[in-house]
Amino acid sequence: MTSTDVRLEPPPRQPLPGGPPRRSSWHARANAVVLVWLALALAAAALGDPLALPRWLPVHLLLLGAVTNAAVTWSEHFAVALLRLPPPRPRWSGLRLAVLNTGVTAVLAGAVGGVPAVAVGGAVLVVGVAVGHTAVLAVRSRSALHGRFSYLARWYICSGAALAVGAALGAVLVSGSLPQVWQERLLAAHVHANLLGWVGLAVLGTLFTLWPTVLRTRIVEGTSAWARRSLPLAAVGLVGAVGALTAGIRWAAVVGLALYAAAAVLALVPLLRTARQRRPHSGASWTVAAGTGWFAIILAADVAVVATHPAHAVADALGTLLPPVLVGFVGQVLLGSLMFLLPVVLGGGPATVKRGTALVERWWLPRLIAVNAAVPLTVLPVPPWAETSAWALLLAGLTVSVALLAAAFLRSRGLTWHTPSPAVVGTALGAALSAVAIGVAGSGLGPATETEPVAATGGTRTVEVSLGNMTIDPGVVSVDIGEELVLRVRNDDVQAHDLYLDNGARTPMLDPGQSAVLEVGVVTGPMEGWCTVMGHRAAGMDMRVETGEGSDAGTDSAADGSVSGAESAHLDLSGEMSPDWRPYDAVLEPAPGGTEHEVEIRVEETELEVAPGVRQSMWTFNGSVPGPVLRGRVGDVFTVTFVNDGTMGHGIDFHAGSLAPDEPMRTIRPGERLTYRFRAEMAGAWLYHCSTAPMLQHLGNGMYGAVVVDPPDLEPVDREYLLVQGELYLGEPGGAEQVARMDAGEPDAWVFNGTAAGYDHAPLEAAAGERVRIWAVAAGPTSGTSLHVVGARFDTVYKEGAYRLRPGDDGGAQALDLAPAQGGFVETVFPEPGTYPFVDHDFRHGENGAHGLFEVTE
Ligand SMILES: [Cu+2]
Repeated sequence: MTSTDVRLEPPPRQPLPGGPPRRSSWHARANAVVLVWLALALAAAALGDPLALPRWLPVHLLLLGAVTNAAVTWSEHFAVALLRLPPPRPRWSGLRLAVLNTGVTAVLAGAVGGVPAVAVGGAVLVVGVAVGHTAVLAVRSRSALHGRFSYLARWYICSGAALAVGAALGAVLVSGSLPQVWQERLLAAHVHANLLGWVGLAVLGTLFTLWPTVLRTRIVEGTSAWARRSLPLAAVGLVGAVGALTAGIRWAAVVGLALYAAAAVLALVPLLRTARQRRPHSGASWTVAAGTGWFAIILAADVAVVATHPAHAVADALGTLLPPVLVGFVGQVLLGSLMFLLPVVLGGGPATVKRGTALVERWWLPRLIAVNAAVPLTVLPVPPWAETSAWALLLAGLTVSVALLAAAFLRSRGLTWHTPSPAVVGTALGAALSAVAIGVAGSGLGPATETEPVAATGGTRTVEVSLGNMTIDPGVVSVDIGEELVLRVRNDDVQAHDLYLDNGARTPMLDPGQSAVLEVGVVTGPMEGWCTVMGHRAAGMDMRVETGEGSDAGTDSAADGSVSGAESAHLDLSGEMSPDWRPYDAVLEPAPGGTEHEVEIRVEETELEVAPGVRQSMWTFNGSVPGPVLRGRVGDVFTVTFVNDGTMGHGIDFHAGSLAPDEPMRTIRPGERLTYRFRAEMAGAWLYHCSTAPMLQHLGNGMYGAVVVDPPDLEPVDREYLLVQGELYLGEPGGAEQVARMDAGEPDAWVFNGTAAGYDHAPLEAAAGERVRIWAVAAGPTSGTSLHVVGARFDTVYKEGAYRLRPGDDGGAQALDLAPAQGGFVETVFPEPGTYPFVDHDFRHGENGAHGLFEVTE
């Protein structure tokens, strides 16, 4: 005989009525938790675009939520079953899962809610569970380490150790405390430790026994030898790859991954021999086989990506592989295993298991084909309609799988329990159902809206609608009451828009060039429509549907300008700043050494104190207004990693560089990033700002900053300060009222470095006789500046790339005049100690916030 028989027994059921069933109930519940996470991941994937959810959310709902729960539960189960260990105490299992899921929830909530401390705390819990689970497994399996299945424990121990490392790297990442290059490298290491280590090793280790079991055949001889041989190779390769990615050594990472891939090939040998012995025949076996096939493809693609990219670019480049990794590999292995295992753990005797299996395997062939045909289409360059259809197919296939598993679970509960666990069951069902609904709605398969059953005339009116340039064209659509309205909406702009009508009909978020058919339904009265991207409605992206002859075509829809300028009158600039307010540091540090500068700029929506006691939510670069200062010399190269952590599209435009704006200045969506590289070939004080329309709103809400490029002959001085002047508009960012004041050029206040009269409350320092250089940039968006220091004269004026005045010239200067987007510097020597105000000498600005103080000492 050349093979061994293995059988996975269902956990023993407790037959006594009223007695608490133990392991089977426990396993059923643990698997229900997996199903809930799966359903949430599906919902997040389907809802991602409309809700502008970050892309990592569905990724982590699947990997950190569903897969981690499944791996912890199943690795323990297999270890117990195959190594013939005594079952663990239920209290330990329950505690472990409770802590794990608390940690996972904290990671997700902290990261979504922008509270890194919570996310880091959650990641620490996950690391704790990984370490605890692995240690317990190691200790408990020690006695069994010489048995036939002893390799299993070793694979699981390595897998658990990889999770501990991967989750710890995740904790460092989410804390956001590292410089950009390190952040990128650790991200690559984090991805590999978790995917190839935690998930990959657990999957391969399990398949040695699960695969023959799923095929209902015997384990081929030599399996344990292959398993023993391949693990050290995989472990060494993985440690090497993760270490090398962290250190940024490309060739070592490639060698490590090649070792890992070789180990995976070795591990596949017994699996293929098993399949030759008995061909896959069930939904579960084909799904697991397809998942394993994708694993091989991914490994090859991964080696190629790492070989052709520097470590800090690996994570970004791997982004396109997400669907094959998440759905092709991880999703299918998980679903395929559950299709086989769930009916077994739900138990109830052979007949019940058989019925459960029939239920979860229903329509398996169409599901298998749908998913595996759709995955490549989401990656390959295909037309948008094909990609959209592929995603719909994918979501539909997965949703049916999850729903069937949930149904099997519910059925078993209904049959055996008087008190099913309502929370778990309800959440699973609700999440799965909403995923179905959302998947269908998002795919455009379903009706866009409910139509009211009123006086349909049977006529249909179809109108072509174009979105772009902050308008919806046409702005007015006339329809007869009872007519059915269909809008063929096309996004002709360079950024994403959608169209929402106030009867609830809406298009999905449309990328540039995409179109959608919006079935508005039978029109029963006038309607309003607009783009839901923040600020776009106020900027003019609205339309009206008018009915019959009575429509007052002359009315402008922007007429709801019932704006109260009340707030503006009540800014008390002499009031106290809050105790925790910190001024934007106006001290300009010298240019750092070197000719290459790397900087990360993240879009953040932050509430800031913008005037004494007044807080306002701002759109910021790196959480401050203005954003971070970049300084260098002529010829320096700046590499900017621009990350959009906001909730709407943004871009960035550096006036200091000279390049075609098409790519680097494009609008990126929430969760996306781009790299912007420019060489500073000309000296000056330059503006940078958000490049997304309407720029009036993006600048007016704080999205600007300065780049200082030193002239070659710049003399050292005693002190250097930078003042970026801007305008302050209170109220809801992008709201109609705020935007009306922006259009009229009527700010509530003017600010130096983001705060009205801030430097009245935190004066800048200097000493008498010192030479002080004041750099200035006028960020506008609408007004410039006439910068003046009361009691001082300037002997040096440098404006827009040239000196207008230098020491030794006969004349002097009293103000530095800058139009919006201009910059320069002035120098002065304070004659004696005292308090010297600095103002915009346009006193509408100076007395409304563009005001500060120099405190000059002895
Ligand atoms: Cu912006």
